[in-house]
Amino acid sequence: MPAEYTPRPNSRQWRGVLREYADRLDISDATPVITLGEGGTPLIPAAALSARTGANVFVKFEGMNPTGSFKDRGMTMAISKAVEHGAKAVICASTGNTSASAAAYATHAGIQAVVLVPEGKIAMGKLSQAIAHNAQLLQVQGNFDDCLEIARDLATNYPVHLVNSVNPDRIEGQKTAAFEVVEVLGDAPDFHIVPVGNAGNYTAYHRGYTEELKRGESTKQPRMFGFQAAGSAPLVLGHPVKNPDTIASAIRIGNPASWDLALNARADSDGYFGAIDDTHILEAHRILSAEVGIFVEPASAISVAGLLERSAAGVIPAGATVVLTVTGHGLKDPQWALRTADGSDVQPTIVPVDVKAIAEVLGLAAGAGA
Ligand code: AN7
Repeated sequence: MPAEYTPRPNSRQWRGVLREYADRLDISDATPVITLGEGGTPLIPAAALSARTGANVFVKFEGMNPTGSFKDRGMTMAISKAVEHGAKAVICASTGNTSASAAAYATHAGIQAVVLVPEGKIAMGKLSQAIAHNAQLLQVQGNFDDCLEIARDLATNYPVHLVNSVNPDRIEGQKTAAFEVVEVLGDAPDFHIVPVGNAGNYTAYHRGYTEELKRGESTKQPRMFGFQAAGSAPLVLGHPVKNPDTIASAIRIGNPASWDLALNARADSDGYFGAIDDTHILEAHRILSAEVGIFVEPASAISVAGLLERSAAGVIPAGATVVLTVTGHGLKDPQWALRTADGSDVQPTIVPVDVKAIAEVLGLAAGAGA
């Protein structure tokens, strides 16, 4: 068990979502707090996106969590509860981020993580994280949906605790992101846009906003807009996709685990599911990194692409407040920034060790320094 931790009263260090929101989560004094300091992520005004759309756009940058994705919010909860119930090993299927998070939180708690990932289909940064954190990692010769089916089966029939988002503790922890948005804005936004894979996060934000409305902290239920990759869009099509395909490997999911919950959340919030092709995902990825200064993995950029698409469709009124969640850090899967739109590699210019030559390449005219 981690050492007992008593934050000093004046410390400004964020204490992780279980401590910050203890009164609003399904935990008790008996629940150990397994935390790496997740949550408290920045909500960043995105002037470039506001200018493009006429809306008032903010980006919730979930790549700022300890393992670089939003999964840590649900994982602190799931691992804490697993330890409370005496689990010695946890298991998950993953497109990468869940495995990185499960591995980190399990090892922090002193228990074993087992992770099942689709062979050759997860970003290198995420594979590296799971191995770094001492998970037992198996590459399954199938896709994510196969991995999840096996993980559920193993957890039912063997002494290993499931920490995928079919475990309700995960969504419970993830809802805290909505609390943070309401705290910062002073109300819920008009629209909230998220990438969708298993639709756990979509469901979690809706729950968080619903609770804020009930508590009287906000005055409205945001319209929940979720986006899937065009080659992997079961919720848009209305049926599972057998061989999902997209460069956004995090959301290459054909049979979302939270399907029914997500449909309820869509109905309750006057929400929407849309599909975005890979070209537009990469365009949005570039806009976010080059114009706003936020580097995300491709799956996360679909929130930006979704905003631009819905804005072009005339659905987002001028002046509306829009929050985009970007779910994972760009450093997990950095190769996409190094490609040009035509698919060739970016080649940084090579220069000699020579001031004049470099000034010439930069197009700087000789004169006084600034
Ligand atoms: C960056 O790690 O499913 O709709 O196994 O990594 O709640 O599934 C990841 C999902 C969005 C979709 N963005 O969230 C996994 C996994 C990123 C992600 C999603 C994921 P859900």
